Amino acid sequence: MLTVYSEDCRAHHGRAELNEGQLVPCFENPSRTDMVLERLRAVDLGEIIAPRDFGEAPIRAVHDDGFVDFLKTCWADWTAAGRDWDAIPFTFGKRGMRNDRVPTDIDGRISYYGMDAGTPITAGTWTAATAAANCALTATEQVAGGLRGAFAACRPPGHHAAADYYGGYCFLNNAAIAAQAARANGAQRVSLLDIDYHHGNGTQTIFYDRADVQFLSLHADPTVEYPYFLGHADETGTGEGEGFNHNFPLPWGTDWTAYEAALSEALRRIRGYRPDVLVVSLGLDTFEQDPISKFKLASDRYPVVGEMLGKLKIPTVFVLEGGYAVEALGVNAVGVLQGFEGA
Ligand code: OKP
Ligand code: ZN
Repeated sequence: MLTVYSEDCRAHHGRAELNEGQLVPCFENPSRTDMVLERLRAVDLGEIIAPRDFGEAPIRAVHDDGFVDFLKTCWADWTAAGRDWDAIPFTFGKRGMRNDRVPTDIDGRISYYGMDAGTPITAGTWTAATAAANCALTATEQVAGGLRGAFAACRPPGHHAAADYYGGYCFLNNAAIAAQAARANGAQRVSLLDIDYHHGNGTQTIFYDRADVQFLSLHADPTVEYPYFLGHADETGTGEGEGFNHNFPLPWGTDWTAYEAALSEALRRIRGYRPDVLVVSLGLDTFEQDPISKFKLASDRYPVVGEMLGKLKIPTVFVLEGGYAVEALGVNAVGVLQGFEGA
């Protein structure tokens, strides 16, 4: 399988995130894609190419202009305030507040556009986030050109980022940008399957009122897990999009038996939709040893996941999302791709 990767994805490296009330080293860091690349090379999965630069248009086709402008200039505005450390929001607009008004001050703007305190913005964030989007776009272009599958080995991840907010280690929604580009490239219907442990709130929100992109997500129940405020089973879409959003919230401790049942049902709904392209938000934090997650999948299940996806026989773009058991991340991610190729 063709992989798309850019060294620029290493440019985002936060020092620390707020986790359980403490500042701890960022779980989402450049060693993640290093491990994936190492494994891709070890098993010789296929060619690894650099992305093409698509410019800002396909990013702005998904994200609001004000938000993109903010991400682009945040670091300059932050350092202009005399700070040379990571930028983290401090307060969040809550119910009944004027949370639709963009403050002018940098601390106000970062609070307006940020979703949590676990996602530092650094000097290289814009560089890495745009490189990741370009990886997803290049993989999409290759699949539109006839490849059966392609893999964007990118970071930072994207699925928590919505049209106008960032968070959950995500800045630009790489998978959503890929799905939108697939539509622009001629796909009539796109299915976007999110198998990251966390609900893809950003992706859901972006496509919630649309019938041309079907969104399906298997994830830990938001009643007990991040992102807490979206991802329940009764979120089925709105307007034209009614019936095209499918959430499969699963309890902490979910093992392969329960996971496979939910995945099979999601795949059944994808078949029924008859998409021209499948985009997979490929998170590997369902792994039993993931340091921030509570599902129980063993490494030998990932090739089976890939095989199930491959049996759909739909041109597929894989976009890397989470997965924080860094030592096993390469084996698990590449396991999915090998299973897909063998199907
Ligand atoms: C990003 B992706 C755990 C803190 C969780 C946010 C998790 C973001 C996950 N105590 N912080 O979906 O893998
Ligand atoms: Zn995740």
